[in-house]
Amino acid sequence: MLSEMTKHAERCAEIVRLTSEALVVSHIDADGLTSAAIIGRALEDAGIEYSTVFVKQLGETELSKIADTNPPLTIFTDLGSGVLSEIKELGITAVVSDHHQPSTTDTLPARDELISHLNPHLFGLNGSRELSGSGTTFLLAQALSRERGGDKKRGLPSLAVVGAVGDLQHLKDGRLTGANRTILKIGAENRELSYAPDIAFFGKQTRPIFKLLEYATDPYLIGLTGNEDACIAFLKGVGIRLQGERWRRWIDLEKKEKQRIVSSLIQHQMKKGVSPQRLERVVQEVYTLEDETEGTELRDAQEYSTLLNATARYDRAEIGFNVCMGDRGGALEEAERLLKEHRRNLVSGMKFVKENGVVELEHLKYFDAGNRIRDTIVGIVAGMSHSIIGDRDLPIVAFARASTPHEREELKVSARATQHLIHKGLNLGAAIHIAAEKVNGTGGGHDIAAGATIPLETKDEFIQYLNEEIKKQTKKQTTG
Ligand SMILES: [Mn+2]
Repeated sequence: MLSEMTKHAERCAEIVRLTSEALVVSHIDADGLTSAAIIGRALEDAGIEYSTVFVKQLGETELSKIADTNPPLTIFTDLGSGVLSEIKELGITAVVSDHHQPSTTDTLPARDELISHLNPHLFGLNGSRELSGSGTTFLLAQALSRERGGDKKRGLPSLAVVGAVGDLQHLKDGRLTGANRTILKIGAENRELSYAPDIAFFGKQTRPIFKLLEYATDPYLIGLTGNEDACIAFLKGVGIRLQGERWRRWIDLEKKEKQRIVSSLIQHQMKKGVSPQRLERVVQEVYTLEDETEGTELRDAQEYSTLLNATARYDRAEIGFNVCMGDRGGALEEAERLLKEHRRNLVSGMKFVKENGVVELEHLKYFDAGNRIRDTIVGIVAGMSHSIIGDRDLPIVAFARASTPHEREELKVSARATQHLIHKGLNLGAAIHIAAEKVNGTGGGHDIAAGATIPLETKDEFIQYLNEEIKKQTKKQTTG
C-alpha cells in the first residue's frame, strides 16, 4: 500500500537527515537521471552536500569503487534492489530507493542496521507499472523535505512523471496508474503538470506533423509508417496545411485539425483491417510540463525522457542530470546537440537494418548489427524497425557487440514487442530471462522491452530457446 510505503519513506529520510554528506549512485537512463535530480534537489534543500555517479549496472567493479570512496552515506536510486546482500557486504551505510524486483526480499528486511530499502514491491505495489525509480525517490524526497514545509516542492512531480514515462510505465494502460497517478495528481494540483488524451506518437512539441506519422511504430500505421511521401499525402488528403512560416508541428494545429487527423487515422487503420482493440491505441494520455517552454522537448514528458536518454546513452549522464536540476543554458544546449547526434545514429542504424533485413523465425524476428550499431541504441533501432521490417507482427530481437572493453567477449541482446503481442500473452522480459540463463547469460526486463548479455558464441542457441519460450507464452493465451 502506498500509505505504508510513504511511512517507510519517512524512516529512510531520517537516516538521510543524519548525514552532512552523501554519494548518490543512480542508473544511467531517464528514470535514473530524474531520480538523482529528485533526491539531489531534496538534499540541497536539506543542506546536505552530495556528489553523483551514474552507472549501467551495479557489478563488482562498481561496488568496490563505491566502497573505496567510503562515503558517510550512499543513496542508490533506480538500482540496488537486485544486489542488496552485495551492498551489505561492503559494510557501508546506504539507502536503496529502487523499483526493480528485489532479489532478497526474504533475507533482508526493509530496514537493516546498515541498509534501508525503499521499493514498491515490498508494499504490494507493481514496480513495473505503478511506480518508477523516480517515483520511489519522489516519496523519499517528499519525506525528507516534509518537516521543512516542502511537501509539494515544485518540479519534483514533473521529474517523477518524466522518469515513469521514460521507463514506459504508462504504455500498458495508455495512462499512468497506481502510485504514479497519485504523483501526477500532486503535479496537476501544483499546476506544473497537465494531462489529457492526445495522439500517441512521438514529437508533438518539436517535429513536423508528417514526421509524427512517419515514425509511428506502436501502433504501426499501415502504409504510412516509414513512408514520408505517404504521410504527407495522407495529411494533405484530409485537408491539413503542412506549412505555416515553418513546418507545422502537432502543437501548432487547431483542435479541430487534431480531431480530424485522429479520426482519419482510425478510419485508415480500420480499412486496413486493424482490430478495434488496437485502434484505440492511436490515442493515449499525454503529459505536459507546464513550467517549460512550448515547442521544446522539455514540455512533453515523452520527449523530455528521450532527451535524457540521449545524454545517458553517450556516457554524458551529467548533462542530462544538470538539465533535470534546472540548467536551461549550456547543459540544455549540449543535450539537444546529443539528441541530434542520437537521431542521426538512429537513422543510420535503421538504414543498416533496411539494407541487411531481418531473419524471421516462427515466433520472432532478429538481426545482428555486429559493431555497426552501438549496443546502447540497438534496442531503440529494433523498436523503430519493428513493424517496418518483415511481414508479421513478431517480437524483434537485436544483437550487437558489447562496446565496453571488459565485455568484449559478450553479445548484447535487445528485444521489443508491441501491446498487441502482450495481449496475446507475451512477456518478453520473462522469456529473455529464461533463454539467457540457459546459455549462461543474464537477462530480463519488462513485458514490452527486454535485454540480455550472453556469451558471444551462444547466439544461435539463445535464439532457439527464446523462440521456444515465446511460442509457449503466446500459445497459452490463444488456447486458454
Ligand atoms: Mn527505472
